[in-house]
Amino acid sequence: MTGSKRVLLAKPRGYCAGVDRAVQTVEEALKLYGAPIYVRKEIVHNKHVVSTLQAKGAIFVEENEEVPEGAIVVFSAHGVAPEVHEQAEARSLKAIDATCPLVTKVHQEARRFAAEDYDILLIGHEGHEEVVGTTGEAPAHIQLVDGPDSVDKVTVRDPSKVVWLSQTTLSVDETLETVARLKTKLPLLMSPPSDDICYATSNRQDAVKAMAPNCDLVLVVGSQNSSNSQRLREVAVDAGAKAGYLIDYASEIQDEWLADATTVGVTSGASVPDELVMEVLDFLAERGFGDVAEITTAQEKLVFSLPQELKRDMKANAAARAAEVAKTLS
Ligand code: 2E7
Ligand code: F3S
Repeated sequence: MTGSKRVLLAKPRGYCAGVDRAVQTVEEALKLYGAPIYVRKEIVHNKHVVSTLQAKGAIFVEENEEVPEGAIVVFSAHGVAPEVHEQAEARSLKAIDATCPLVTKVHQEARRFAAEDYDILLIGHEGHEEVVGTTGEAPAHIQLVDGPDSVDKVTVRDPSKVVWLSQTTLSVDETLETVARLKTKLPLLMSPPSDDICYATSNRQDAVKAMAPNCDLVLVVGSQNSSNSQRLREVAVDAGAKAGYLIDYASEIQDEWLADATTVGVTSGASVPDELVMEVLDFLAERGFGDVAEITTAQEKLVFSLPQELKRDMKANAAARAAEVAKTLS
């Protein structure tokens, strides 16, 4: 049996463009303004990312009130309600908004449909920061639909003027089911102008679906509060993996999980640095799973530029330094 042990490694996995931008935003802010930099909520839902940034001087807070007046605050990738921007202004905070541009797009859709007086059915998980932020754009027009079983509770003012939007990190299949149930109840329900479940979420789920039927177990690297990572574990099991586990670190892997396994699938959520996946591969190799085959279902090239407010200060700083150098040389 030892000779046939192998690992299937999903690709795409790990960092998406929005996470890369958000993490870089905090890193660049630390370099530019110096520590401490305050960050409202976890910049992304990953323990390792948060503790690494803490060690570099980031201070994570739950609310703006915890940030000293006039200090710098970064808003997390999951987005914030407009009132959070207003609170920051009232405290004279310098806010840098690391909201993923694909979440900003959903906020814009919410504002537009609310302005046209639609009832908006937001499919998402109750209490998730992204859902809280999007709902804050138009609380009077938005109601949450937390999965197919919540459809029965939905009531609308005018069944001919209803649209659904969604959180970006949902299960693609479960969302299709929720929408189908909603359409049975509300045949005139409108769909969003473009997909709200983002490219990274659906690509990672596709890759897991491709490998899961051949896996005895799938290890998903990701934190417990990471919605997209949780969905990957569920998708793996639904697609045929005999078991699925969500782990932050390789050290959490239990030998009994591997005892009867021949093929182990590995993937990671959109907030997970690939070094953590490499540590999982090292751990598995030490236990006889050294043969690794990457299962690639898509290529990703999307890159987002840093928030405008940060780029502007970085540029001004670079110009000031160049002027100083020129003065020294003259
Ligand atoms: C922002 C958004 O930080 P995550 O684990 O967040 P989820 O939403 O999956 O809990 O992953 C990256 C990310 C995903 N969506 C960041 Cl809106
Ligand atoms: Fe953005 Fe999707 Fe990543 S919404 S933060 S690209 S998981």
